[in-house]
Amino acid sequence: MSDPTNPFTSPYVPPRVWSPATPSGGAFASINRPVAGKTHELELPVGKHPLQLYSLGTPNGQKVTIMLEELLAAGHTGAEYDAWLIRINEGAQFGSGFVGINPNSKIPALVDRSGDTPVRVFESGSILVYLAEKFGGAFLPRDIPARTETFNWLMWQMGSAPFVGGGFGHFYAYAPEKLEYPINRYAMETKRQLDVLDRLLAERRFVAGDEYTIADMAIWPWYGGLVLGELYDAGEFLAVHQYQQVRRWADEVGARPGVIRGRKVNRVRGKPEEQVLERHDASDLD
Ligand SMILES: N[C@@H](CCC(=O)N[C@@H](CS)C(=O)NCC(=O)O)C(=O)O
Repeated sequence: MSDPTNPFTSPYVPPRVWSPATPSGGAFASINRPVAGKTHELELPVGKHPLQLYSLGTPNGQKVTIMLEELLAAGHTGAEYDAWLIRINEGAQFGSGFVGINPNSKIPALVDRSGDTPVRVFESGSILVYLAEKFGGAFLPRDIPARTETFNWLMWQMGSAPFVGGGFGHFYAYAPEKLEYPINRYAMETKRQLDVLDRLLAERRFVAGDEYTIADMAIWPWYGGLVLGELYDAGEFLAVHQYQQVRRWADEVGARPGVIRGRKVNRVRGKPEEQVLERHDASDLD
């Protein structure tokens, strides 16, 4: 029975058993499926470098290309990589080759071919840790308290950003209709998370302390993107000018050469000069 005192009434009544029969019409509706696994046979290309990245320049994808470009900028020549474009809006993440390296069918995914047996690495946080360890603890403090603080914030990002992307961004920017309840819920949570960071960054230069780490690389594409007004065109809506410490940090991190280079890789949106669809040599970014 409808409740006349409840302003949030909807004609939708969930059936006893959910079915995906009605296309939602939202962005990504065509690629969403309730099952995992491959939809077609398609081997992944392999380039000349030991590290093969299969990705797209979304915030999750940028974390890894920023790390690779930071490693190269720091002199780790073994971090040379090929970055192949995975067009998720065309379902490329469901090809057999991609599912073989990430059964969860999400970018980014990396294959390290430097050893006898290729190593697959998926989940952006796992890739950041893998690369940090592979290159002698780069951007990952050795000292246990600082290392733990880096992991604290890396895991915070992995758990928190889905409320921004899958929650706020989805309902504010991608859903076929503007629904007040989910937009309120996720705008509230997104602002709360920005405030968490703002309070943290009032006390320290970088996310985990004095040192720039993989936690900054994971957090910047999402929360830096928000305060710089580059995500979901939501800067005004979320009043991001309130988060001055996050803005201070976002500007500093965003000015790093590795970040400037990394965010261009596999990018299919934005200014044409910032889109490097595939990267096979350093010169592709020059
Ligand atoms: N937790 C994952 C999330 C990755 C993720 O959500 N990737 C999105 C693009 S940003 C994707 O590949 N979506 C394709 C799909 O959902 O089919 C990570 O951090 O690697």
